[in-house]
Amino acid sequence: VSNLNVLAREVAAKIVFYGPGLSGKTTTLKKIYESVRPSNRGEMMSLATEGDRTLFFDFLPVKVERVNDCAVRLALYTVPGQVFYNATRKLVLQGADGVVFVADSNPAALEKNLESLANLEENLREQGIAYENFPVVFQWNKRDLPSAIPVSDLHAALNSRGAPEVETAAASGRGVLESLKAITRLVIRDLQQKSVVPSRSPKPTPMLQVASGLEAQLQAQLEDQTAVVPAPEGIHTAAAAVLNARSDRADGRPRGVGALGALAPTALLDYARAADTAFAMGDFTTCVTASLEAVRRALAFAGDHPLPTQAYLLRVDGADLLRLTELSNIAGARPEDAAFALYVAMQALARLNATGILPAP
Ligand SMILES: Nc1nc2c(ncn2[C@@H]2O[C@H](COP(=O)(O)OP(=O)(O)O)[C@@H](O)[C@H]2O)c(=O)[nH]1
Ligand SMILES: [Mg+2]
Repeated sequence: VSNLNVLAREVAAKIVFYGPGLSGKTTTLKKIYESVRPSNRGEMMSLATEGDRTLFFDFLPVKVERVNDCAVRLALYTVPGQVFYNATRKLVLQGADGVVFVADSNPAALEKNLESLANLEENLREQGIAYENFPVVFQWNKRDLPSAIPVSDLHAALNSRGAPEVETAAASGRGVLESLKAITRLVIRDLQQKSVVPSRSPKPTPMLQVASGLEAQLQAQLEDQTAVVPAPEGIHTAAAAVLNARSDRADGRPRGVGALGALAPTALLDYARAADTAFAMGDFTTCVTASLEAVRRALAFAGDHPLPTQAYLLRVDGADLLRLTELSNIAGARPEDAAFALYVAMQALARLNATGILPAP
């Protein structure tokens, strides 16, 4: 569990790739995945895709070695572009530290680009965030199209605020890492201004820096010695038990060790996958149930504590957990209920993943 280093000088940030449907958000994440050293990234998870359309979202954890003396953990998300998935977009946008707006250079897509940007502004405003001051990078995608709109036109139509711009052809991978670097720089600078991340420190003081976004909260929790819950030995214990159980077996699969059997990462991931599949097949009730099971198992990794304490350790929002539990008790879940359930499960897995205790599937 070397990743569970609360003494590390580390910052975690959530970055959301926003933009209209088919502008190239999923492609961008895939190319980032392919370009980043395997040791510096987790697995990309694409939740509920139908054909090449993202119905829910994609997720990719990436680690950047050093930015201003800090190791940076990024949680990258895409949103579904289709107009009717606004509820999902709002969820994914929650707690974001920065946005890459992926615009489609196809002339026919200009109107959709404008609509999507207006939608971003509105969804940010609803969360009490002023778009004008929020870290945004514009990614002009599909620059390989012969008919691509001139960049100056995209700039005039979409970027009156003068945010950084990067030209990309995501399908070939061109520019995607520049885009990621640009938003990372912007987010770090923003967090420094908010004094969440200090400027370079003269001595390597062991300390943990946190951002407001995903994953950060868990690490903040682990760091907080004054917390009402004990330090998370339970995490070490559970992880160690699972790892020991693993090495005990010739086939490498975790052995059933009483209650820990339920903690086996395979079981956890099976539920996550089942939730994903159920969503794709339109079985929203099963999706909710499977998501709740995945969350319960994720929480169990936080040690031998009552459910609320586990939720607190992994910073799973109590209200979210309550709503998810309620949803699992009613028949006939709606698509937005299932989307919500998947989101809560993914957050829990992401936080678990950030602790470094989630063994590879
Ligand atoms: N020509 C071209 N096509 C692209 C580019 N990036 C993505 N696409 C294509 O656009 C379509 C939609 O891409 P996708 O990443 O799924 O869009 P999303 O809805 O924003 O996630 C796919 O067929 C991609 O292959 C690009 O830079 N150039
Ligand atoms: Mg997509």
